[in-house]
Amino acid sequence: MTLAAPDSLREPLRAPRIDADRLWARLMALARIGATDKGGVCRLALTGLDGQARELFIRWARELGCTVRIDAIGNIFARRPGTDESLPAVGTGSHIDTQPTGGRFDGNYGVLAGLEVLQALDDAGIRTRAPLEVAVWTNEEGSRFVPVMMGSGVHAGAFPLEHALAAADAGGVTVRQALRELGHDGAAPAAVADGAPRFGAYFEAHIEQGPVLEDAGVTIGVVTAALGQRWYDVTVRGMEAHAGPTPMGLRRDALLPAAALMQKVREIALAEQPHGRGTVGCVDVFPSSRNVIPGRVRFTVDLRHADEAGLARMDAALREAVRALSCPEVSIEVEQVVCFPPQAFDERLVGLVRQGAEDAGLTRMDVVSGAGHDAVYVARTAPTAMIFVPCKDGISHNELEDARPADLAAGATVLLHAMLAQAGVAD
Ligand code: HGY
Ligand code: MN
Ligand code: MN
Repeated sequence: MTLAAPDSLREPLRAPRIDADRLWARLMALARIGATDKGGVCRLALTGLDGQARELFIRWARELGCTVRIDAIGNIFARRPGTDESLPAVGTGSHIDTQPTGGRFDGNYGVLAGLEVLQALDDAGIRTRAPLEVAVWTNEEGSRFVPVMMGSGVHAGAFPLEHALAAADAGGVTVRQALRELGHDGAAPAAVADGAPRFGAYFEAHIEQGPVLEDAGVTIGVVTAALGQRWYDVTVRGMEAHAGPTPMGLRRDALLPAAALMQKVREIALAEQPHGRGTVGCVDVFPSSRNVIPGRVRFTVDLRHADEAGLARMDAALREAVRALSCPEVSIEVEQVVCFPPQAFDERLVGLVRQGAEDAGLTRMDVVSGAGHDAVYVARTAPTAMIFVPCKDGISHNELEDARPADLAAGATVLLHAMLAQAGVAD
């Protein structure tokens, strides 16, 4: 029979405290992997650089005594045991893959804030009843491989594992091959439906990636929901021809209807304010020679809205515009490649985030996320909430992305409070 140590001998439970410098140091160490000359990060999903970043995370997690699990789509889970291992884990995390001209904080912050919470609990000698897990979700950005939010999407059953593994980049390399190259083609089931453990609750900390918090002078964004998204690949086909001998009236110029459609994307979004968003991010003109009439134009469309009916209206307006611009000389194909509805977060967990900000004496406001996050898919499998902190000038998906150490630590403090409230402190 083991006697409990008398109170005087037991390490007193100190209030856990986020170490802002330690969090910042880890962020800067991670940012060195794929660092760009302009101070950003280019670390595309499942490249060698992403592999190095994954291994660094795994090393840090193991140094904290975590066990590490990698699932079949490469999601990484670092687990800190609870005193009651029968309870579902309280999860946190985000992604460490970046945009080609990405920043040091998008995704990386949520992963390292999670590690910082674990280390703060260690420093304070606190055990939680429920286990805690920090997740690194594969390919959140959707920049190298589509669909976006791939690892969390497979976890939640938004699309099958096979569909994700077969996704190929512009060079024809598949996710399956890239995972194998990194040795991160894990054995653990990836989808909850296939037996992957479901979180008891999930909190994700993230920079806001917009100007609202900074503009309001508020530190904590209590995220109540995220916009729904629809992504399309549009291909307009005409006929390449010589720019000189071909009269204007006898051309099959693919660029003309493409340009009109791109303008229409902006009009469709402006008609759906305040939450409607429409973006053409990639344009590829073929053969892209100054004295050849374009024979083919490919471009992407990203539509977003706060409600499903609004998204449906935007989709219908896009397809109507395609119909109106179609003509015998030029064909227009639209393929929808991503579709997920707006996602409300769990009211009770959102309340824990609010309470965490209050307990920490931090200013807060409710916000809706314009960006998609892994939490959007995880919310389909477990109660989920998000915590936003400001980023400089609201700039993100840009190498200039920046954030203040104090704000990042504040968000991690709220994360700590919310996770502790959910996981329970063991006696
Ligand atoms: O596109 C998004 O909203 C996210 O950054 N992947
Ligand atoms: Mn992100
Ligand atoms: Mn992003």
